[in-house]
Formats: sequence, structure tokens, C-alpha cells
Amino acid sequence: EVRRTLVLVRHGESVYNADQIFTGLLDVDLSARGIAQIDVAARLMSDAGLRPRLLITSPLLRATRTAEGLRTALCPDAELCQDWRLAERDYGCLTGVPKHECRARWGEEAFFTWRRTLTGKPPPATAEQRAAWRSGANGLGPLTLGMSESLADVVERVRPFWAALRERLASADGPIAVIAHGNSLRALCLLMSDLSATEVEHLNIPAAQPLVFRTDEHGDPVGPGVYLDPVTAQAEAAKVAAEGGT
Ligand code: DG2
Repeated sequence: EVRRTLVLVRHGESVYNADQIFTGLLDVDLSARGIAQIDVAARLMSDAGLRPRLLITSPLLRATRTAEGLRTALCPDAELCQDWRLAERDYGCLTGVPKHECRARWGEEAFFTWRRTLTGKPPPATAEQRAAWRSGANGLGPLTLGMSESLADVVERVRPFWAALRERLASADGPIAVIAHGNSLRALCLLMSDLSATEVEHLNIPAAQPLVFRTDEHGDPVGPGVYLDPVTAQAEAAKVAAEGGT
């Protein structure tokens, strides 16, 4: 029964992901590997009979390109819309900084706290950093590149998105796909599955691995999310967790 199914997909690998650079709200493109990953994800979804009727994407290019690729491969007639609430967490002064540099400069504890805890929040970007960035992406609503957000801040902006999505799932007549980012999807998973602060610290979402939730008549998930390719997804999630390491 695929009627009330939600598929979460983090975008394919971006050029900054490939170099392990904190990206946040910077609007970087997919890498060649990231583009190729879209076809693999589409094949997994097609084999599972999951052709979305609706795709909702973050407005950032790496997500919109992934969403468009999935739609072309799987469901050309499906509706595709954007929601600013799905944008990546604003990484403040870490934006554009290689992860290993951040870890070397501020130490292992600050690196983990800012990157993975619920309330850890990097300092805002410096004036120098802001001057170096071109004008930000469109469609980001009230978000201003460089202000910085904790994961808890992202949870608060994703909360109304989840409330609306839950209603859509309750009356859905086909699968819904959400295409977003490592941290906006961590926030969504926290809300959907009521994860604790400790559980969410250890949640790492790999690129372009479809994560499937079956939902009930209220739109609430029935059981945990299941990756369509669990072996690869677990291996790739471990690599995400280890980014910035020696
Ligand atoms: C990554 C996540 O976001 O990085 O902002 O650097 O999903 O847009 O590539 P995404 C970034 P980590 O939180 O995993 O370090």
C-alpha cells in the first residue's frame, strides 16, 4: 500500500560535500557523482513502486536539481513545489569552511557540538565572510545567510511544514517525496519520530538514499523509516558522521 507513503531524500552529493566544506545556505551545485546518484535513487524508488504524486523540495539548487531529476525519471506529471522551511541549516561562521579546518581550529568538542547536538549553534558569520559571498539564493523566506541556526532553530521552522505535510499524507492518493538537506531532514525526522536530543545527535542522513515512511490515516509514521538500500545507506551515513576527521 503506497498511498500514504512519504519518501525523504537528501540531495545528491554537492561539490562542497565532495570537498567536505560546510555549506549551509550557500547555493552550490551538485557534483558529477551527485548527478549520477539521482538515477540510482530513481531506480530504487521505481523498483519499490514508489512514483510520487507530489514532490516538495528545498529551494536550494542542489535540492531542486535532485527533485527535478527524480521527477523526470519517475513521475513527469507529478506536482513539484518548493518550501523555504526545508532549506539547509544556516551554519553561521562555519559556512564555506572545510570541516577538517573547523575541527583543527576550534577542537573536537566544539566541532561535534555545533555540528550535531540539538542546541549547539556556531557564531554568526563575520563581516568579512559576508562581504565575500555573492547575494544569497532566492526563495529562502526570512532566512539571511550567515546569521547561524542551531538544529533546534531548524526544528522550529520545520514544525509548521510537518503539520501541513501530515495533513496532506492523511488524505494522499499517492506517495509524497520530500527532497532536502542533511540537517533539515534530521529536524523533520525528529518531529516525525519524536527523537530525543541524544538520538538526533547520532542521526546522519546520506546523500540520495531514499528513506521510506508508511503513514497512518492521521499522517503519522507507522514504525521507523526504512532505507530502500539499507547496506549502502548505513555505510554512507557512517562516512557522513566521520567527515572532518583525520
Ligand atoms: C551539509 C551538511 O548540508 O553538513 O551544510 O555542509 O545536506 O546541504 O549538504 P547539505 C552542509 P553536515 O551537517 O553533515 O556537516
